[in-house]
Amino acid sequence: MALALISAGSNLGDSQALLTTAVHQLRTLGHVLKVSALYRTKPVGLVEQPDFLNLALSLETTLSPLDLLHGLQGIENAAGRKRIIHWGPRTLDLDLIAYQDLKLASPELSLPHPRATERAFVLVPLNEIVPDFYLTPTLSVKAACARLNAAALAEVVEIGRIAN
Ligand code: PH2
Ligand code: MG
Ligand code: MG
Repeated sequence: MALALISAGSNLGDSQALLTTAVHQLRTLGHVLKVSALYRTKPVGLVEQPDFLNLALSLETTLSPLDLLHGLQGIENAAGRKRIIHWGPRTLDLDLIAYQDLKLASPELSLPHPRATERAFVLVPLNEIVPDFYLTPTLSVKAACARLNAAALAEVVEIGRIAN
């Protein structure tokens, strides 16, 4: 069994319903341990797009990292995900943030997610469920979160929870 951390986001369509369905479908890929609250977040990168809803979850799985990635892509596709604009609006984005302490750099998958340690919309939800998980040998989720500045933290607002 491996512990995988997943960041989920949506800013097109009925984002809350899409994320709720996604969490249910993730149960086909392993055992969902914890699901964070739901956060409304300001878009990072391409800023001219709607606000996102984001959450994080932990999953215990027997799938390999690539089989898990393909499973996540299948769920994204089922939500009508179209890959048009890089970093543009999307119905559902399921990013594999970490798989145990595995370090991987392949064209298809980089682990841990290379931008996770900088992004408030990933770290704040993760800090709720796995504060003591080490994203790198020296940086825990809690410590990465503590480095975020106030402006970045202000762009991530808890708005409730998805139904389970
Ligand atoms: N995802 C991106 C780019 N920017 N911004 C927020 N707030 N939330 C996201 O999930 C997000 C983003 C690329 O996947
Ligand atoms: Mg993403
Ligand atoms: Mg993605």
